[in-house]
Amino acid sequence: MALRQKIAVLIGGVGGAKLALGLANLQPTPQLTFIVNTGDDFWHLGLKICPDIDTLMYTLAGVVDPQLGWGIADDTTCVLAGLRRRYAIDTWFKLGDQDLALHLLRTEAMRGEVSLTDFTSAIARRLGITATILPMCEAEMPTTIHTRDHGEMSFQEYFVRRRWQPVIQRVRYGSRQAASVPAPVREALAKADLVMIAPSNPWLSIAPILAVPGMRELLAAASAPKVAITPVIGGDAVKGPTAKIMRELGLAVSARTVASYYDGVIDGFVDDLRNPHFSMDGLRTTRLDTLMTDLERKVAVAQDTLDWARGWVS
Ligand code: FO1
Repeated sequence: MALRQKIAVLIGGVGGAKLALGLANLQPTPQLTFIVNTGDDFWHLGLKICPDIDTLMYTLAGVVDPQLGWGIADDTTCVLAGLRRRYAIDTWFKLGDQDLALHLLRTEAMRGEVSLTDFTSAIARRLGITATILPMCEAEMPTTIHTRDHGEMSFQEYFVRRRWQPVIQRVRYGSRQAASVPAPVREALAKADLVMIAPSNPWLSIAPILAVPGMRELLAAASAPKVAITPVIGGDAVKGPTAKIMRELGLAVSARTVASYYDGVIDGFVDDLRNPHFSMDGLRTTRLDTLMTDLERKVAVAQDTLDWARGWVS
């Protein structure tokens, strides 16, 4: 493997950002490229919001709200208060004032026809982030949730407004415009020494990335090993709706289900020590402690995964 390892990571959500922080704190630090889910993106109050990109940027910049895992620590909410009190607007999506600053800039950039890729790179640099952060595609590909009792709804309507309580029947990874894999993402996958799939929600955070036309083919063509880390630990998700969604889709809540879901995409799977052992034809597996409770554990999961992958490549 190259001296300064190039790692491309498919990632989304708060769970994914924990691994990202671990990877970014490795010594020596690998050359990191994060390919981020934008299926959660939406327009709200006239602004373009990219929650997974922002969560990752705020986490790597060390400014994320540690309790929530998204938004900026100690942010104020004066604008939301104004909208609520003076104009009786339902402020169900919590946008802090400093967070709003980023949405204003992004919206202006989008109107000026700056690409999301270029805008994100500029902001990441400004925040002092050395890793490369790339949106999965330029076109809008909003994820839509089909629920049993409330029909179809947008991702944030399901996730935030209704607190992921509606029962899911189907998830649709949509495209309003022709979508394709951006050139920097292609390059990162082609040059990577290792491709990782973060322990993000497979159905809500990773599937939208895999749904970008051409993405699966690029992953198949990449010569690097492709390794996913389980989001299921001890028969449950650490946080968020992963286990609930699996049950609603009629799937067993297990790491094996996740590994099967990534069949044809990955050749290695990092399972957790707490899960029952399983094996699948053609899939290398290892069992590690993957719980990322503090920075030390995040770094350990990143390091252990790399050491394992290095071992079976050399
Ligand atoms: N998540 C919530 O549960 N409630 C919110 O009000 C909320 C606001 C929000 C604002 C900006 C941002 O970047 C993220 C925000 N999130 C919020 C998190 C986010 O919507 C979800 O965690 C992801 O989309 C799922 O990965």
